[in-house]
Amino acid sequence: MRSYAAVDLGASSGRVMVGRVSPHSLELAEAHRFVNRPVRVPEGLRWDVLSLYAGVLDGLRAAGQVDSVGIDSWAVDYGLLDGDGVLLGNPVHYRDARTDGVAEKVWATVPAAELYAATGLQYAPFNTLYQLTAARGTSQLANAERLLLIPDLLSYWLTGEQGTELTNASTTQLVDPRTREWSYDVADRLGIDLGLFAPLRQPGDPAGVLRPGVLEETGLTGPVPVTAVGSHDTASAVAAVPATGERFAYICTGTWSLAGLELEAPVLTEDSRAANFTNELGLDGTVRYLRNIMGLWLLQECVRAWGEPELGGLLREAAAVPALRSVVDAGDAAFLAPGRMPERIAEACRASGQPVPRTPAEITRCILDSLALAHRRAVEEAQRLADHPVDVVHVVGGGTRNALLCQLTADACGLPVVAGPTEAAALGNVLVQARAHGMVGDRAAMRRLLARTQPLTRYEPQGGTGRWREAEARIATR
Ligand code: LFR
Repeated sequence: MRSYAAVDLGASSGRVMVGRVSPHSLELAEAHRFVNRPVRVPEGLRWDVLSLYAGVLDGLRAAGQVDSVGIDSWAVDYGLLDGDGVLLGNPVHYRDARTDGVAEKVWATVPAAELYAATGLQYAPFNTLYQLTAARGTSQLANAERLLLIPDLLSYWLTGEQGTELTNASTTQLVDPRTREWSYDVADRLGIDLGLFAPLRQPGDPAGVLRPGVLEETGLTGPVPVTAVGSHDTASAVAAVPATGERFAYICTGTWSLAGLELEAPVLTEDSRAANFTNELGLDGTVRYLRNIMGLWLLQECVRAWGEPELGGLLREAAAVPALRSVVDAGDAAFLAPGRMPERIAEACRASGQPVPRTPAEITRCILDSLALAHRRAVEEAQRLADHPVDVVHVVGGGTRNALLCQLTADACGLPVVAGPTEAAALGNVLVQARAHGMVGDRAAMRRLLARTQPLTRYEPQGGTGRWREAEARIATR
């Protein structure tokens, strides 16, 4: 039996989990959870990365002695360091408005079709490539000698060692998914200095040991190695999909829904670009072929606007609202920015000529129906575009707690949904560490261990998919 600490940072909270692993058992316990509260300063929306680091240290102290530490977080964002290795300002939040209108400028130099063929990444305004273009000419970027993605930055503070973990690097839109190396041509044409990035490392690679100062602050006894994991949270979550065969789709649910397939090779066709599917990199040479859907962010933002009512009651009321009265396109980047979410959803329903949901229960129902519909669309289109049929949809992450969403997803996809594990990213993080240290076997063995040890709930599809097809036609604008 060995213990691994998984630091897993999400957009609204961070946690340090401890996984206890043997070749036949896998247990996960929460050591510490802390809020991740972005801050709006005059220049825009920023991550409070020092408070996140403090949360990580508190978490490691609470975790106690472990055999290794791994870190994963949301993707694309980064901190810049000066020549002394000192952080230059707070990392910019990917929902910040600085990238508005930037993509068009990039495409004037590298047309969108070429960019997709070279990097395989879907268009999202926040891809690091667009963020770096938005930052051009700022004194911060001019003074930067190093760029570290968020998990790599925390890892650097813990160990003093710098690297760029590959799965997360693949979300920068500066990596070629065929070679799994930097896309020198794209960077060159856009004037992006790849020398800012530390050398690539793979999930499972050693990433240093906790510094003496960190050992002292956390009360741990060294040496404690830090191990690179799939440091993009979605890569870790996909690693923890408890699939027992090849014919599965997954939906990683939380602030986002990331819906798609695990493939052996990227799909870089023009059809795939038009459908806005991304080819992010996963473990062991795999490709995470998926689409970003706004996810429970839509509901989180409404709940915030409504003054944080109790979620259980709201979901029960939503379950009683008639299904599919109005739906919105939950893949639409128009929902990316924070604020006024109930109004924006109402406006989208009005604009597409559907009944306008008014009460919190009606709006919640509209959101859940819309998410299930977007899940259906992504699962269906991914199968067609990748020519990879599936028999089951695995739902992992925070959304597994939402039984209505899981059932609606099964109904909409016309496929059984297997829901669980909820803490998928942390489990994937733990298992990659365990594998690197020889405690578990290959990817399939990791998945078998998950399927045997984690509580999973199965939802059978009900009611046929006809009404979902009809609802889809109401918002078929793509
Ligand atoms: C999920 C996630 C998504 C990424 C988004 C922004 O937490 O990592 O995969 O597209 O956040 O980084």
